[in-house]
Amino acid sequence: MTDLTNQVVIISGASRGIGKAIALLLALQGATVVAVARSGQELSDLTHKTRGMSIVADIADEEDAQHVVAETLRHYGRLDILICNAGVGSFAELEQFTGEEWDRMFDTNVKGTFLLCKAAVPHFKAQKRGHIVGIASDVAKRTFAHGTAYGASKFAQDAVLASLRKEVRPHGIKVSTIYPGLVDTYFNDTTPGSVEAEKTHLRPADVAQAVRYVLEAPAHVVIDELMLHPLTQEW
Ligand code: NJP
Repeated sequence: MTDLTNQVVIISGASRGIGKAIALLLALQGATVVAVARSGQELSDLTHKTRGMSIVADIADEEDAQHVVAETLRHYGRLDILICNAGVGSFAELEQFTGEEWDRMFDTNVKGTFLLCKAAVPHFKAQKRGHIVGIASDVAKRTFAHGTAYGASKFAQDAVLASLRKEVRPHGIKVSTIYPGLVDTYFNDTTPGSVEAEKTHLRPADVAQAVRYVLEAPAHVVIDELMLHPLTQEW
């Protein structure tokens, strides 16, 4: 089993939802958490609990993504794990989407994942070790009505991670992709905690446990893919 104590982990989209749950769980396991998002106040509140550090950054911006990795290395002198979790989504009939909305999803979900990996991989290659975990979606594996933009972005993010997995495996770097079904978060401007969602959705902590599971795999094991759903969800 891989011990997470003192492992330095960057988590994008840690200000709320799944990313925040991952941050809290990994901090409990003794990891040093670098929490990343655009909302500074939420990150400060989280960092108070995790005792790690936070970096306000837009992962769709290449300078910001490079800064996240450089600042982590400057502050802690090491980086062991990168979790590409930040994502946005909205759902509508194709003709209702604007090009701007399409770009927002692809810039965050696809380009953001690419840019963070691009910033971290040279360091992982140099140390011949590292673990990248991507939070994709079950809709990276299936299509659905009203998902022309979000679904396409998650297929593309999945392809970035799957391709990178093959590229960096010879360097001792692991890439794991998590595919959750519905999760009760602030995603798509929803408010979590409703009685209905408790029956129909995963909790953010469920996804965090899946992340912990893939990270704690022994050094010689890589869990390439892990899919989880609420028992009530057909897919
Ligand atoms: O969503 P939410 P989730 N740069 O809205 C951050 C996937 N997923 O936790 O920047 C940096 O509560 C944002 O922070 P802020 C989904 O596709 C979800 O559910 O301050 N950070 C916040 O911390 C996504 O990849 C469901 O606004 C950026 C976080 O991202 C991941 O799970 C189902 C950013 C989003 O928190 C986490 O989403 C599924 C940027 N440019 C997959 N843009 C589901 N909820 O049902 C956003 O299959 N953030």
